[in-house]
Amino acid sequence: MSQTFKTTCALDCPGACALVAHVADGRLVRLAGDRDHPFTQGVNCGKIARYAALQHGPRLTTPLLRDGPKGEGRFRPASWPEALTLVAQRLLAIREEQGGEAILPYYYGGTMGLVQRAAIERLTHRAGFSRLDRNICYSIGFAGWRAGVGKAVGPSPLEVVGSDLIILWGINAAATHITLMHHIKEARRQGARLVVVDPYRNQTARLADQHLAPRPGTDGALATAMMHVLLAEGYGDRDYLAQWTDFDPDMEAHLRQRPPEWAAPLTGLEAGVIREFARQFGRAHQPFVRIGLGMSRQRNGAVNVHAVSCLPAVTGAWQRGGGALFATGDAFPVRDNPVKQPQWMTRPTRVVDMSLLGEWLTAPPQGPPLQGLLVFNANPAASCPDSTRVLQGLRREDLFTVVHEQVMSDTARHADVLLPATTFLESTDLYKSYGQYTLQATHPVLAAPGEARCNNDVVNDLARAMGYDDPPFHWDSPRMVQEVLAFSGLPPLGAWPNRWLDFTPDQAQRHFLHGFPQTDGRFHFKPCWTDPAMPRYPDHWPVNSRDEVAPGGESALDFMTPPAAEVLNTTLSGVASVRAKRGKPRLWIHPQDAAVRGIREDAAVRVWNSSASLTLVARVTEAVRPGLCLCESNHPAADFPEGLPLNALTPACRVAPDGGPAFHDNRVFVEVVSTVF
Ligand SMILES: Nc1nc2c(c(=O)[nH]1)N[C@H]1C(S)=C(S)[C@@H](COP(=O)(O)OP(=O)(O)OC[C@H]3O[C@@H](n4cnc5c(=O)[nH]c(N)nc54)[C@H](O)[C@@H]3O)O[C@H]1N2
Ligand SMILES: Nc1nc2c(c(=O)[nH]1)N[C@H]1C(S)=C(S)[C@@H](COP(=O)(O)OP(=O)(O)OC[C@H]3O[C@@H](n4cnc5c(=O)[nH]c(N)nc54)[C@H](O)[C@@H]3O)O[C@H]1N2
Ligand code: SF4
Ligand SMILES: [Mo]
Repeated sequence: MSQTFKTTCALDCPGACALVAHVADGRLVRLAGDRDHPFTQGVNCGKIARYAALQHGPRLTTPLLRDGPKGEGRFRPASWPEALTLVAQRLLAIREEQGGEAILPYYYGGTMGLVQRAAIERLTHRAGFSRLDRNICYSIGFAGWRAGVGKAVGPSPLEVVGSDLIILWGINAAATHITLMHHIKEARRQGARLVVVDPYRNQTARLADQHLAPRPGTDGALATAMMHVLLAEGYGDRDYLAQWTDFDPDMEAHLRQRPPEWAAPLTGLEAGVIREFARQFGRAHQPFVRIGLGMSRQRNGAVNVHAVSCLPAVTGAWQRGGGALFATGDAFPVRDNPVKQPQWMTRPTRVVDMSLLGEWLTAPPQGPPLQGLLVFNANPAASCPDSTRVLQGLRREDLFTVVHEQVMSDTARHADVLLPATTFLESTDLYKSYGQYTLQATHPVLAAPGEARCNNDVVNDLARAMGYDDPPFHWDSPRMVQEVLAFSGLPPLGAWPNRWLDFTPDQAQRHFLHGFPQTDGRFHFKPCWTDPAMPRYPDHWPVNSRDEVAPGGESALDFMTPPAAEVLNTTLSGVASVRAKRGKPRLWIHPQDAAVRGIREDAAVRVWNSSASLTLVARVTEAVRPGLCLCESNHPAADFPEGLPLNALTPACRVAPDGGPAFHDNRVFVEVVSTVF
């Protein structure tokens, strides 16, 4: 007989969907969206529909110790005490010889739970390890948003219903934010128009009323030219600009020099198309712009996100229930100090840029070499740029690597000690969201297989094995939830009216009717970037890979690697049914670019640049514009004959102003290898 339990999806996704788990005989039968939840409304994605295959698939169930050369994936089983004693001894020895900063904990969003995700931070602070600049996803976009609006809040995603013009700008919501698409469907039933701004015809663009396909990295040009038109044609709200923004004559003079004819050659869009799009925006009563992270993954990404965020401030659309939404995370009054114990850090240790892991592992730019690496909730061997160098680092004989994982990922294969992790269905947690406004609490729905343990408990046991006995290292996950709620001044779980608390800001706050969260209370058209090289006004900033074409590089194509619908970063990519559904990695290439290279559909192609060379299968399609090619998702090493992950093609870089990688700002050469793969 099947029972149902309520839970929350822990995957790194703006939805943070409320789910109903159907369980029979201790096994997950299926996961479905919870109809009672205000944002989820019974919807869920295909990834979570297939989650049972991961949940009951080839999981890690016992601690393992390396038993062969690094990276070969040969291990022997061990007990938890044996594994943790070994890890504690090695870490203490490294710290004794090289200092705590020779050890780097590396974690990201494998689980988004507040308790499990960042548990390793309290040991980092207590033991004086190097800290991590966690910039792989959000930093570039947030820098751009913060420059104008100030904080990660904005309209409720439910407010797309009521909007007359919805613009999905650099977000492939049909793949990456399906609940938003559900609300957009209702909005369109009520007459809203949907426009997608994206360099390729992705799943979302195929559903739209209009698709604008600018060249990657040119949204700043597009938005700036739109502002030119809005002001020139009388759509600007002068009273709003004067009262609620820093708009001034200098800004106006700057925009006067940025007509659509200026933006046309940059964006690859016709001036008339840009002008018409601006008019559409100007005429809309309640435009809703959803700014995605995708468009931020460019060297000029922060400038572009800021420029787009300026549009509703020009027309004063904020006051009419419209506006723009980038993320919702700053709306939550949750403080996770009990999890991280930041006050334990007696002196600030060095900060390692997670997106430059390859460099840090092989030639550290500062301080002692890394001798110890502790990986939680992340698969940097495949998800981090410059995989070749990351792998070179992970194969160092003198690097001691501990990986806590659910599955044998590309990173896990390189562990010296590999520890089995629970899934979100087997642990207790609290979830914020970056795309909606509810805080959700969960309890385990299933028993963990074998000896798999949650991050919170592994960190506590490791800390105690290292000799730390502070009370927080004795708190189990339910106690940690209690402590976080108490520290945040929130009601204990027993007093919650529901499994979630709704922190949707009120109408005035989410539309900034009493001012913006900036020190002067105004929206900033002038960004005040910390990096002086960045433009002073919304503009096109020509610093992308294609702006520095090397001699002989004219035949290179722009290259992007945006997420695929079937996987969540590399999560689920090892599941047999998912692999079968996806097939081999595909290079999407325009018929013109294919023809000059003699490439036909299904041909094997070599894709290379100064970082690496990989074999993919051609998909000849007009869904990409000439000069642009792409591969959906960051495929793991097993998907390529070269045995390298897709990110071997992604050069490492630190994007201004706060760091982060430019995944979709890349250039490659393409040639045919054989006509059929
Ligand atoms: N199915 C699925 N869902 C996911 C993920 C996944 O891997 N798979 N990953 C999750 C994570 S971690 C994140 S951060 C989010 C990311 O989700 P999104 O915010 O949707 O970001 P991306 O998918 O990286 O890119 C979205 C779109 O941006 C486009 N893009 C690239 N460069 C530019 C540009 O210069 N300008 C414009 N206008 N568009 C551009 C890409 O073509 C792509 O279609 O999704 C989450 N959800
Ligand atoms: N080419 C390309 N590369 C990209 C991107 C892109 O668009 N293109 N997107 C980037 C983005 S936006 C992001 S956020 C990063 C994400 O990069 P990562 O955070 O490395 O994401 P995943 O690759 O999915 O790896 C997460 C791992 O955590 C494990 N895990 C899940 N839950 C738990 C748990 O409770 N405990 C432990 N110990 N482990 C757990 C999963 O099994 C999985 O292997 O990838 C980036 N890489
Ligand atoms: S849409 Fe996102 S949050 Fe919702 S179930 Fe799918 S992966 Fe999880
Ligand atoms: Mo992400």
